Amino acid sequence: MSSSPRAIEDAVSVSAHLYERAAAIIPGGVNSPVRAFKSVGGTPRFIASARGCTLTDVDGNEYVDLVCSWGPMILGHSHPAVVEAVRQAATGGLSFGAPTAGEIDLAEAIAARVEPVQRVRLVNSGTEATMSAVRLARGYTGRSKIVKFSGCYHGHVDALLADAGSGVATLGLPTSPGVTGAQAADTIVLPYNDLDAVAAAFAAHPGEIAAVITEAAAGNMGTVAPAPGFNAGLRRLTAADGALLIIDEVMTGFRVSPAGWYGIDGVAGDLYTFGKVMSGGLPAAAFGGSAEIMNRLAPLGPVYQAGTLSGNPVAVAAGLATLRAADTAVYAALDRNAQRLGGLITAALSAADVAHVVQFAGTMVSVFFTDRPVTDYATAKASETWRFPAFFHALLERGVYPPPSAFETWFVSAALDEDAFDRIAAALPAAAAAAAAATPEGSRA
Ligand code: HOZ
Repeated sequence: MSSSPRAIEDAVSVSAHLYERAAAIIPGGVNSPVRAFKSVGGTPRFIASARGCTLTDVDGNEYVDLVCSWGPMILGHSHPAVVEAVRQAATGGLSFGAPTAGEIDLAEAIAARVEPVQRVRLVNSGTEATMSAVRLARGYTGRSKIVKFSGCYHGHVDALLADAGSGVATLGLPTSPGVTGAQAADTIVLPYNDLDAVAAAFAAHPGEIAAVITEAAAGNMGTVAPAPGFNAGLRRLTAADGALLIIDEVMTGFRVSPAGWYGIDGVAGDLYTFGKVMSGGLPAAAFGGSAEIMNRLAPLGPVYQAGTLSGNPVAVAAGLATLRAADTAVYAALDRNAQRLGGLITAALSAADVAHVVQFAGTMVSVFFTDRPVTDYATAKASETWRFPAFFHALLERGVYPPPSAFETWFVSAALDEDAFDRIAAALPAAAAAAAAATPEGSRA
């Protein structure tokens, strides 16, 4: 695709028209803020279809997909086994509001992969999973306070939006109006990867903290893996005080290994949240933990949680089919593809003399424009994020679709093939040159 502004406008004219129409009826034209391209500028691409590792927009442009629906599509799009499972499930009825056998299969599949999980409750989104896990932690411990980390994002739960990553970081919001002082008062926000700060919080509030919630590996301020011993330290500090450890594996779960991040560091949480991969791309998520804690949920216990579409048979079928198809070869491909992508990015940016670090958390990847490792939200924000829009658009114009924010993880699928890598490799030198030429004032018209 040519990169002259006029040619780009022509090439995305149907998307531009849809964006205008969408903006007249949907706030910002999108149903989730990062999709609006606010921090990178330009026209969000409206997607018509996707197959394997390729997205096709409504103008007929094709892109190598490095977002993968923000994580779920580890097998690539329209995987035959998943599509067939969805077709069969849909043929049998879309929703019953009554239990189905598939829900048991999916819950068992999750528990079989993540050993500390003995009971699972299915919900509809990652937000619902974390909201429910926090309520359960409070109900179980009888305590109010929750510790979360700057730059970590756990969905748009009121109590967890303070200093959050993802769209909140992308739009530069410290928190959100509409979250009352009371809702935020029990949230203690600490720097990621800082065990001393966690220890100090427990010393200041002994017996008051219901839970520490952490992303198993942070992926919503860009990719920032936990420092060696950080998750284990959280385990130790929470246990010592009688607080719970909630490990948010919505992004990492069943992506970075068959058992998610737990399969990498083996640190056992009290409660887990899952979503994305286990949903196969349909709206499903889950939270789980020990029988003792989970059995406090209604109808066994008093902690209330419910949902008309929870355990939806079509979403469950998509999730199960995805987990069943995700064999050793798939995980090996994810690993290989993440490393190869990171290597290509580094090679291009180094050749263009752009200071950068490519960071990995298992098979999650992102690039920061800085010469030192990013370990927390402060160092993520201190990077030269102003280089990202130019880098992003140069890739997009050349048929590669990275996340439209410097604060998001890049997701690979097992479906990336040689053609896709050729396209990425061909696009990167121009993207690196664009990043090199960018200025803080903005390099893009
Ligand atoms: N919160 C998601 C990324 N961390 C973005 C969701 C979306 O726009 O689909």
